[in-house]
Amino acid sequence: MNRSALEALINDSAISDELKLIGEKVLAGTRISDEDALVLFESSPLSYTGALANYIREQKHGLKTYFNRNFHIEPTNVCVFSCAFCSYSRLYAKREEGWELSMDQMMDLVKAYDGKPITEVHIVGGVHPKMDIRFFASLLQSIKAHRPDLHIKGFTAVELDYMFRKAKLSRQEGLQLLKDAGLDSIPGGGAEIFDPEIRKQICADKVDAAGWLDIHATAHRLGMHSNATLLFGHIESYSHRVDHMRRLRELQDETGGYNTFIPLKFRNQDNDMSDVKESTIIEDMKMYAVSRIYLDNFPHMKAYWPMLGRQNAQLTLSFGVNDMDGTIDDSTRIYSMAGSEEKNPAMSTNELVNLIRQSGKIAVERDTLYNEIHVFDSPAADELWAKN
Ligand code: V47
Ligand code: SF4
Repeated sequence: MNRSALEALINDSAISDELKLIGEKVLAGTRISDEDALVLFESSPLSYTGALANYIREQKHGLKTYFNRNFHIEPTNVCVFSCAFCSYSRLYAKREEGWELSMDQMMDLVKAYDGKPITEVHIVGGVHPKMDIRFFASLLQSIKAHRPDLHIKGFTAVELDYMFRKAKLSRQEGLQLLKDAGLDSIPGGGAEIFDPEIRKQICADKVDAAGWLDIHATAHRLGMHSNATLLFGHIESYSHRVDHMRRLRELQDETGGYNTFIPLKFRNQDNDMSDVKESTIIEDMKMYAVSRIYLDNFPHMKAYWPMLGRQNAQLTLSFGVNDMDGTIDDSTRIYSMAGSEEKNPAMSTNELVNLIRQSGKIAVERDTLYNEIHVFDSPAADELWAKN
């Protein structure tokens, strides 16, 4: 949407004065307040919020929509924690029901991509007391020895917090050790909702908000980038979401270390919160749009398609999102076990590019740090590139 079209929309007589003021802030490139974000959540038509978010998206990235070629390693689903929303973990006490990959099994997964143009491995899993920091440091070293150019994005702040405490290392020491072993950046998981009352009800026993934020701040200070997530659409209120995003926006003002914000839609299958209804698509699009408007200092917004499903992820591209995560393969189970549409999440590069094109955007292959690898703007060259 161009500036004059947005101006016309803001001045439409159907738009309330309160919403007009927010629209004017967006046009002026001024930060919106917490109260503004609440107004958008509570009383803005989705078409208006979507137009504001899309305007910001186009100011930042034009029509470009990024993705990367990645695969996941999930070392274990055995976990000492018991988050009520988690469909994936098996308690340590019942570990025979779960899986635990050996070093060799994980290296076989890496080697299966030899000769393929993958740029990132995402390592994330349960918190297993026997898989300690030395074990993971040696995994990182082996991956780097085998494929030095592969970017390793690994371990949520929840996994890191447990690893460091167990090894009696400070957060800085622990992160430095993993960085030296080959860790390049930190994924956004484990943030859930920062508010302590909600956290007590959905994930009482894992790292709290201050610890999660401190691990990310420490990583940023060591020169590592990270992502941030927010688990939405369960028992939280709009003001809990705004509180969560405020803490992220403040930290980003200080460090500038975040790449991407990823709203994660709560899925309710086979977990202790199955009685909580899932949010509607309208609510999902609202979440993407409001966060794009509020988090003005986050360069990128990602829709994680294995969780949302392909078509809904495609829709988010008109509500502020400019990143579709990766091609991924079917090794990620955290969402398929929670009831997402994607039972075996895998998309070829061609499929992903077509999905992006169908929504009128330009697909761009990126690396983890958003350096552009290929812009898909010429069908003949693109087909060759996608195949290589
Ligand atoms: O922290 C667990 C979420 C997260 C459910 O940084 C659930 O690039 C919905 O953070 N319904 C882990 N969500 C995954 C994650 C992630 C994924 C993709 C990319 C990146 C990145 C990060 O999955 C957990 C939790 O918030 N989760 N169970 C569920 N039932
Ligand atoms: Fe463990 Fe993560 Fe599941 Fe919580 S969400 S139980 S920390 S695997």
